[in-house]
Amino acid sequence: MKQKLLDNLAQYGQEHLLRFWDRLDPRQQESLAAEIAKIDFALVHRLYERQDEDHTRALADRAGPPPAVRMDATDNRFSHKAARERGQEALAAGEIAAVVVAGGQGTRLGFEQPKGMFPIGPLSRNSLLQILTEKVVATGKRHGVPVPMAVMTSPATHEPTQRFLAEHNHFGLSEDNVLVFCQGTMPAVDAQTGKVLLAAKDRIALSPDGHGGMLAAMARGGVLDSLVQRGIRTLFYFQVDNPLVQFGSAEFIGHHRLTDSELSTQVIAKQAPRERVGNVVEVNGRLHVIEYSDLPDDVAERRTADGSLAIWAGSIAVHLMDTAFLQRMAGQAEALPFHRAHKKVPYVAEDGRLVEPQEPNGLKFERFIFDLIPAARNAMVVEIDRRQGFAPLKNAPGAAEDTPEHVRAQMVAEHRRWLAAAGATVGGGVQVEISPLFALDIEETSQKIEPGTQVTQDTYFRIE
Ligand code: UD2
Repeated sequence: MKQKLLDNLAQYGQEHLLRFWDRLDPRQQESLAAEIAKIDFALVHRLYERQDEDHTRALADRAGPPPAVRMDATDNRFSHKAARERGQEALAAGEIAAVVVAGGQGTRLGFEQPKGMFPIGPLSRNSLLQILTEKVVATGKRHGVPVPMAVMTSPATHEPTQRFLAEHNHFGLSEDNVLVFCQGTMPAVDAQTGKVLLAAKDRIALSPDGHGGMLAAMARGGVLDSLVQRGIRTLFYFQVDNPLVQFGSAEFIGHHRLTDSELSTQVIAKQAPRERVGNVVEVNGRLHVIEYSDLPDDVAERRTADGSLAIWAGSIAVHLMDTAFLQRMAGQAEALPFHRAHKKVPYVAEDGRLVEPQEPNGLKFERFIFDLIPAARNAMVVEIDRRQGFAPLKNAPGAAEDTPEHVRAQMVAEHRRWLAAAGATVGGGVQVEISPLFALDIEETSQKIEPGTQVTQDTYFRIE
């Protein structure tokens, strides 16, 4: 077996992966051989060699603002009301499914378990996954049709996520409406040499292939076909780290349908040129997303005549994607390019020691789902108020932004606003949290709360 593996690896200069082979027991040898068999070394080689190519600069130079449904509604083609009605029809017809990406390693948060299990509820301490799933359940109840939910995991998060969902009866979704599928991986390589790194003597340094891995993983595992067979026409995509996501927004879905778009995305008006969100731009009539880390400073700083940011539309990673579009794209192997990230990747050195690098030493390859946008017909963006739909959990307590404290404070502020709009008075400093099963938005809160209600102590609003 060793010789056969070596012959194959030698073609790509990767023989070092068998450096410790003779010291491994048969079980370890088998698992290493299985990992090697799954790697497309020709692809890894190509990606490494291509490392100096950079099209972002050229793209950014020609970038302008995208066509958008703006919050001030000045130039919108369709009214809020028309959009909401069209969206409600699609929801009631059972054409919408949820897809949540939960394969990330959540390194910055410093939480040992999958991020979806983080107890984010300000008062309930419910997990991200519970809050998000309850939004899906509540949306199904509102429109009289259960909404299926696909959950993308990665090898590190798959088992615990599946177990967590099962232990909690899928938070009220029926089991056949929960489709958990695992994304693929890519090996990390040494940035200097292109050699694939070993995470252990019998294990390759593999990491998830980016949320763009969703396209291939959904097609491979049959999840996409299964959703299509159930009559799903559009996927409502969001990230597991955003408990404020306006899941099931009929207005967003309606604009998507009315414009006959294949991929629509929610954006916020950026507050600063270098805010850490993807930038949605138009280049030659096509929409693109340029990631914050790739946007050149001079382009980020560009201003319009009134002083506002020219590149204003920040992607919060909430998308509507038509299943027919995804089926078409899944048939194209190169539909999504790989991005390279220069990262610290622990590895086993020649002498067998495990090295924890202090500086980035490795390259990881990831696909981003938003790279599908340029290929979509009538792609468009819908602006929302960030306070109402975006509170990402990224960093550990104590960091400057996007920490558990920040996210909880944003949730409380938003729910205080719903109560105030319903005519309730919430005492200063009083914390409130509204379960998605109690109310999904201001309108529903108003149906449940009597005007004049006084909230004088911390309260978690839920159904008994
Ligand atoms: C992402 C977006 C950024 C902005 C921001 C909003 C990218 C590259 N950037 O930034 O533009 O919208 O989110 O919060 O998307 N994930 C997987 N598998 C993977 C990698 C990630 O499922 O292989 C999931 C992960 O679980 C999380 C989401 O994708 O739910 C985003 O990952 P991230 O937190 O690493 O992305 P970030 O903060 O760089």
